[in-house]
Amino acid sequence: MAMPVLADEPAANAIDQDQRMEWWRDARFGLFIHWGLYSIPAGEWQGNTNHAEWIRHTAHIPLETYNQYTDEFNPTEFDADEWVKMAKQAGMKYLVITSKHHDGFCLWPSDQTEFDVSSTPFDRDIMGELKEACDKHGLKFCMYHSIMDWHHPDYLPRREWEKDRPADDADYDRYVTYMKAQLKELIERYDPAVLWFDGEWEGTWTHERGIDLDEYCRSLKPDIIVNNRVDKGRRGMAGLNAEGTDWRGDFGTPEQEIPATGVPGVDWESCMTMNGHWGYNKLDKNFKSTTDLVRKLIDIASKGGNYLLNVGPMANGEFPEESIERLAEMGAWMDNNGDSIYGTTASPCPMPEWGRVTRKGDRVFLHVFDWPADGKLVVPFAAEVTSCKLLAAPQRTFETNATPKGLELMLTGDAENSIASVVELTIDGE
Ligand code: FUL
Repeated sequence: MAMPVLADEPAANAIDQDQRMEWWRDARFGLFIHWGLYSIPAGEWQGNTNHAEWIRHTAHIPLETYNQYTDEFNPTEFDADEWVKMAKQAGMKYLVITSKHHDGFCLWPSDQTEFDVSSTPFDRDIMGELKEACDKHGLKFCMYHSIMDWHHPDYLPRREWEKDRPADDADYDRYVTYMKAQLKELIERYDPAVLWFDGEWEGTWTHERGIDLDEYCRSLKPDIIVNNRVDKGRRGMAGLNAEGTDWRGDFGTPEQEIPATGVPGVDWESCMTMNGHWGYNKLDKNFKSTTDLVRKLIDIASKGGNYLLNVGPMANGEFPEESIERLAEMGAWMDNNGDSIYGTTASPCPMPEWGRVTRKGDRVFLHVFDWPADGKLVVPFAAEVTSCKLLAAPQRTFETNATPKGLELMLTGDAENSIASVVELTIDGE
């Protein structure tokens, strides 16, 4: 008898989207890391201090000058285990690190270029160490990879101020071949759960190239998750799932914003900085408060999205102190209240004034930002409630009453948590 032929197998890229997105939808909270040569100038160039990961472009640094940072890159304090433990303790379930940002520098020893970590005094496989630490601590390891590349001779266009780098012999197709060879290395060596593309908006990138790259990645790893920036002009969310289109990408990527009402029917992830920059900027002390950060996570979860919160590590390999503090404080809240975030879906009712609402099956979580002085809290929905208690202190139960305005709760005692006290309702049926 002939064995079933391989052609009868489902196509490699036919993995169901719901299936591959399952862990991602449950995760809700991840760490973004922007790290590279740009952490050395730490945002400062000739007295101007507002730069970060774009510094080569924003400060018009000639390539030969920028290349010299490779002689300096020596983050002796880097400890992959420490980074991953901080993310885990904050309650994060995945980590997305810049394998390569727009400057083209590679944080892994690439066979395709010398503009990589093996040309620095550090000469360690940063991606490999992080992948191992993520596996050890149970986080998904993911990579941000820029399509834009200000170093590669074949990347087009040149920056308009780069008069010293003629583009006469540049060949964009050759650049794409280079990028694909790098992605093959990354996927085969480090098995990233997500490829988070960026820099798709300029140059010769096209919708067709996006389709090709998306299919290429999926042919190497069928269950890989790819963001919408693989495709040209896909930053906005509209049309991500529109019928009759062939837009690529598993999830939308609102940047530094939380869509007001979420994006029903579409997976999305808000990426946001902790201060005002992605890469390390030594003078940027404008950090958001822990309360603000936790409430952003809650707000995003209540709208059905994920929160990818960024840290820009310093050149010595450490996280800035302010980031470490905030991650730890967020973790303290998540320890007691994470159940109201992980695996939840968007609010089952209109957004109330006092906070936000998430749901998981027959449990509804009320994230109370403003604990009512008179104890009365109205939830704008009708449901039969079988129990009502504080998630972090279940011995504190509350009475509920169905009223024409919705479900009225009598919250006795003080707020459990000044960031957000979570009241857990168990509801009967739909
Ligand atoms: C942007 C990039 O240009 C920024 O540098 C940063 O990486 C952000 C997440 O995406 O498009």
